[in-house]
Amino acid sequence: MSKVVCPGSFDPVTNGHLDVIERVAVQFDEVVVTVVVNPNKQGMFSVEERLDMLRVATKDLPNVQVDAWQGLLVDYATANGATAIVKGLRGANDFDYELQMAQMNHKLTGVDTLFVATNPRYSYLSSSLVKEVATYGGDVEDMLAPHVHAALLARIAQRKA
Ligand code: COD
Repeated sequence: MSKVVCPGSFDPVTNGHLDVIERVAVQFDEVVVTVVVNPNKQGMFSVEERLDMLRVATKDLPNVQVDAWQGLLVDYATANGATAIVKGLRGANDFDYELQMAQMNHKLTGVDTLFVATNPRYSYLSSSLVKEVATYGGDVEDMLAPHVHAALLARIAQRKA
């Protein structure tokens, strides 16, 4: 059984993330989408909210589970029997950052990182840009699953109230 971890902040999950998750789910028996908690970073959504959005977004992918973790990702991968970490790559900036982490993670425990090239339809997409554009009233509807889009607009409205 092949099992991999697909980590991220997912604050919130975008269609770019989902495209990667769907493609990874075709390649491996089990995929754990892991919300990595950064205690120093206040997200727009709580970890539970991110997990709920991911659960709904991946409900039709039977080999995908959703989980959260705080700490070293390699420790999570080892404890859960995952043989690799899978990351999406949008461009050179992602590559520079991810290469260093991949090499560090390999040095720590021998776990490998595999990269999936972004779908060109989503290569410009990031959670932070989507949040920024939506906060200023821009249309991000086709960048998010409908329930994620609704949650984002509701959170922005709540913050403005
Ligand atoms: N198309 C393709 N891939 C995408 C897209 C897109 N449009 N958008 C994002 N991605 C990829 C990102 O490149 C990333 O691989 C993944 O999806 C998640 O993205 P985000 O933005 O939700 O999450 P990040 O980049 O904030 O997450 C960083 C991690 C939490 C994964 C990273 O910091 C980590 O592994 N931390 C664990 C703590 C640890 O072990 N630290 C030591 C590292 S050596």
